[in-house]
Amino acid sequence: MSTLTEIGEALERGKRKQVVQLVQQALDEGLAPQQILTEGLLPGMDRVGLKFRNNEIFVPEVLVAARAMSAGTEVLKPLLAEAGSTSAGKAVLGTVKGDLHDIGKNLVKMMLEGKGIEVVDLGVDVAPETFVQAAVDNDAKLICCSALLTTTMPVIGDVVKAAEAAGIRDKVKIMVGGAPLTQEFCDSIGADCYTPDAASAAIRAVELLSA
Ligand code: B1M
Repeated sequence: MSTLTEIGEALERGKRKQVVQLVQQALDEGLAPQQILTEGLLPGMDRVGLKFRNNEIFVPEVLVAARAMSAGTEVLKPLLAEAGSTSAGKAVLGTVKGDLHDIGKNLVKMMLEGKGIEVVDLGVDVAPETFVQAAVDNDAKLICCSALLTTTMPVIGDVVKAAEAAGIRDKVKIMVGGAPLTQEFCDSIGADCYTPDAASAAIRAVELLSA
């Protein structure tokens, strides 16, 4: 069995220490950090999601797998995020109100920092007004919202409205992402940019900040 397959299987079983050890082993074997993420950790997490949806496993098992995923990405973090010394601009980032999923958000943070963007991480369960106030306080030109639930994705529309109400809509770009989101949804709420994954989020963030 390849190390990448082993990583996915250990993650599925929630074996945090084993995931960390296997990620390190894969690096020692010369595999690229991005490949370890996309071909080892993420497929494991996808299978966890599938089992969860099929009621084969429940929240506690998903949480344990999520912790193993976070531990694995921590090993990759310094390698994925080799930030430049000059700032490419500032962004505020968070998972929207009512939503506690933060693994994808944390990956987005890592990738943005890897492009030299300063990221103010607001965490999870972030209210629309908090995104806007943080952008004002930090003079950030980019607001990044993550949502993983169909029930919380509409909150991103409230972030757009809150930016309008605060009179800063023409000064900030609003970027959105998360598994249930689509380009159509992004357009429908008047946000500026949707990307399906963290790597393309970082590329578009640089473009938006330099526009
Ligand atoms: Co939750 N959960 N969960 N969960 N969970 C999902 C999302 C779900 C699809 C599972 C399923 O049914 N198959 C389902 C949502 C269904 C729906 O809305 N249609 C679901 C549910 C129902 C729930 C609860 C309601 C369960 C319950 O309590 N009954 C509950 C809600 C809690 C809450 O938030 N209020 C809940 C709880 C949890 C845990 C706490 C147990 C845990 C989260 C732990 C944590 O995040 N610290 C958890 C997990 C782990 C998942 C799954 C299994 C994995 C999510 C994940 O981390 N994926 C998920 C199933 C799945 O997605 N396969 C599921 C890996 C991550 C890297 O991907 O976050 O999509 P993702 O990020 C991607 C892209 O989306 C993108 O980049 C990343 C990769 O490059 N991206 C952006 C993300 N944000 C972006 C922002 C951008 C750009 C790109 O720009 C700003």
